Amino acid sequence: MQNGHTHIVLGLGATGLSVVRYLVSQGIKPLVMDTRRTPPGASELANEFHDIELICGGFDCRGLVQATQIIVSPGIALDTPEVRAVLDMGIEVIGDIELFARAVAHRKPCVIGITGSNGKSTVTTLVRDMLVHGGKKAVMGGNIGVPALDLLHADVDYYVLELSSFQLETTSSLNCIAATCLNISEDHMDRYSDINAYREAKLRLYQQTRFLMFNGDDALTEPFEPMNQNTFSLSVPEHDEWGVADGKVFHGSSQIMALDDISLIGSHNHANVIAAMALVDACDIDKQVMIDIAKDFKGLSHRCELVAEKNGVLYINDSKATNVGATVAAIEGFNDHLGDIYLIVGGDGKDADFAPLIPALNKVSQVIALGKDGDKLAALKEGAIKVNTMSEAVNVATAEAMSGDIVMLSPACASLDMYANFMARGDDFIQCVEQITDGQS
Ligand code: UMA
Ligand code: ADP
Repeated sequence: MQNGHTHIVLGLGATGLSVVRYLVSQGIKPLVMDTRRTPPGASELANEFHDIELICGGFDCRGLVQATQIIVSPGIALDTPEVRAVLDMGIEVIGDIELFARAVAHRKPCVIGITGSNGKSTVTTLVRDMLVHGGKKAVMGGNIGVPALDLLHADVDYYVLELSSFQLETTSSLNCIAATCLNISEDHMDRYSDINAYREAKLRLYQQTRFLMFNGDDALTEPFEPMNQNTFSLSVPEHDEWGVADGKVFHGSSQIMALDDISLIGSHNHANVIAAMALVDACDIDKQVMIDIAKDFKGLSHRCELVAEKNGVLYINDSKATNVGATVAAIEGFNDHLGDIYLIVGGDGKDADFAPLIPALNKVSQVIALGKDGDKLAALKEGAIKVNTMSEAVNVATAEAMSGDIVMLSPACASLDMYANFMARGDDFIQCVEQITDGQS
């Protein structure tokens, strides 16, 4: 075994590349392995480094057993036989977030950690915006896109990290100043035995923060044992809690703002804004700064985004709804809408139980289903139509919809059976909508 192969990086996507960069900056030359024949980071690795060895098409057990530290990407399950074997041998297996945690361990707590089944990216962005507007140097990353280690070189006061259950499985020493688990509903059931195993992975974050904020309206987000905690919710707040009374946001007894002044639509988004406020409060951000951002923030693309109005029909792109909970929230967000809703669903359901969608589908006039789990979804609603492509889905919906109605893509599934990612799926929807001509029905 060559010098430097004490460290092995498993997976060469965005995370693997960031890990290699970090290790090399520390004078460590790792060996990289990926089960894919052509990992997405292969050409970037070759361009950036001339002497980093890459093994593709599988994990080499002989190399693995000689390592002292293995850094595993979030897309690789710890139950993968080769990973399980090295864990059983007592070899250290960590993720990129744990490396990041160790790199900032000498600093006073400077990380804000955000996990949950839905709303992570929205809250992460709100928190970052509030901190920046409040005069702090804040950057965001993690599951939202830029790997945490790639943020490290920046001169920053706060790192705002979106953390997935996959990332938290391999993280144990993140020293957050504040952290939250926004909500828990079924997701990634192709990787967890049940929702409890998924919840346990998420709530690992609570052991790694000075102050935790859980969702008072979602018992699954409650810590297993009492800690330095508080709650945000859409309920009337007690003591120092963040909540809502008479259509206004309150922190304890102090009134913050009217819910109507929050520009994001839907009660789930109100909860997101309140969670963000509660988190930045731990960083001494002025309340007026929080209010300014809550009034200004229009939302991220591909999340309940109004992309066009054609012939009086509103077209909504909610491609980021990759699980049932997100689609339920999207439909409920239009509770007050008087027209019909045409809902495009389907994709890879990741072994989810779709039954919790059924009550929400009562508010939907027509379900149009596509993708790998399209048949299962079509079975949930009488009269549902199964189609093969996004353009067919948009055309079917457009033919039925009348002025005042909504056509919404909110798939309740991952996109990977048909697209590279949820953005590509949303872009396809937008393109199909753009092709609708005035007067078409
Ligand atoms: N894979 C293999 N063999 C390997 C390594 C990976 O087949 O050897 C597959 C995985 O099963 C997965 C895909 O490759 O399907 C990508 O996995 P990865 O670990 O290489 O992913 P990265 O490119 O490093 O991106 C990861 C996150 N991806 C996952 O957790 C699957 C990105 O979140 C994240 O933005 C990025 O790190 C930076 O932190 C994406 C995601 O889908 C958006 N996350 C899931 C979600 O939000 O539901 C958790
Ligand atoms: P995440 O990063 O957790 O996937 P996003 O903010 O990107 O969260 O939103 C993803 C999807 O979840 C969108 O479809 C959005 O409408 C929905 N969503 C956002 N916030 C919530 C929430 N608090 N509860 C349920 N669904 C939500």
